[in-house]
Amino acid sequence: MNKNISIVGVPMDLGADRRGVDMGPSAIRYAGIVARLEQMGLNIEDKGDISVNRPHRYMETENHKYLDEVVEANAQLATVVSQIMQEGRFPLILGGDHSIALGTIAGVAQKVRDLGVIWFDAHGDLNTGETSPSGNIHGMPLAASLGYGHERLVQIGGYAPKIKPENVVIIGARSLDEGERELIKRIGMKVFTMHEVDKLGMARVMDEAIDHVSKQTQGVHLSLDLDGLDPHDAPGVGTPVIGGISYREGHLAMEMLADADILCSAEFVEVNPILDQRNHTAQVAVALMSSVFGDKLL
Ligand code: Z70
Ligand code: MN
Ligand code: MN
Ligand code: MN
Repeated sequence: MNKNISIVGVPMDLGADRRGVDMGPSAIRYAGIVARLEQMGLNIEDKGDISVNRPHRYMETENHKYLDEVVEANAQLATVVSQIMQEGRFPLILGGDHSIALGTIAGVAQKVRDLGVIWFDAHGDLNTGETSPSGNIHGMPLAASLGYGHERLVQIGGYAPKIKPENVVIIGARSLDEGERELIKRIGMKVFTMHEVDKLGMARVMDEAIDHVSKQTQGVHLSLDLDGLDPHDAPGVGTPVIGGISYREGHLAMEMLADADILCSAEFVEVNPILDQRNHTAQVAVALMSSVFGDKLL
């Protein structure tokens, strides 16, 4: 496990419908992420935040809200993330809405050719401009990273595609749009919906997921949307969907990832302090991060 971690915040909410998720990085820092990881003996560098342009009016391009701003911030993020990887450090990215996965993955995959991805989410984030019911880009980053969607999203970082469908798993899905289901079937992607989590249990899901994403890859990126958790445990998210992963299942998943020692990068996204209860969801994010970096109960 890489003990040298570089934190980057991305105060982005233009990819989502509900304002406030741009304050996620502040909330996670306030919940004590740096001190918590330093207590574990890790070397932490906080690189501060990417600057995200505030548009002065609503903008939409072919069913993509705020396409220019999202592309620009993610291009910056890709550069910063690939520099961190180049220095041999582990990028830990704090969102922000899930559109920031575009830049994170663009930066990581530049350095790790065959990259695995574990996508924890209630949603698939596999829409394109053609299939999106909302025009929100945070519903599109996994599709674009696979090479599907608007050319400007697909080409962030200057190359495409970033990842192959056989090296990706989604865990926790329970709200998939019609176009997303079709794409999953067409490309044969592995998805552990809540049906599989309930039926197999999180331990077996993680065993299978880890095996799946690490077989033909040199490193694995964890993209964790807090709305993958049940809204009872993570109320501060823009799009809560009942019937999600419990706090305990989330911790088990993170601990199994730490034991497997396969991660090269991670992002924790969609923490919305405006919708939260006394910063509870940011605290949950910090707790999950400590587990994924190897904090043990005993
Ligand atoms: C829906 C869409 C989404 C996160 C909501 C929702 C997407 N599939 N992603 N919250 N994190 O509008 O594309
Ligand atoms: Mn998401
Ligand atoms: Mn989601
Ligand atoms: Mn609770």
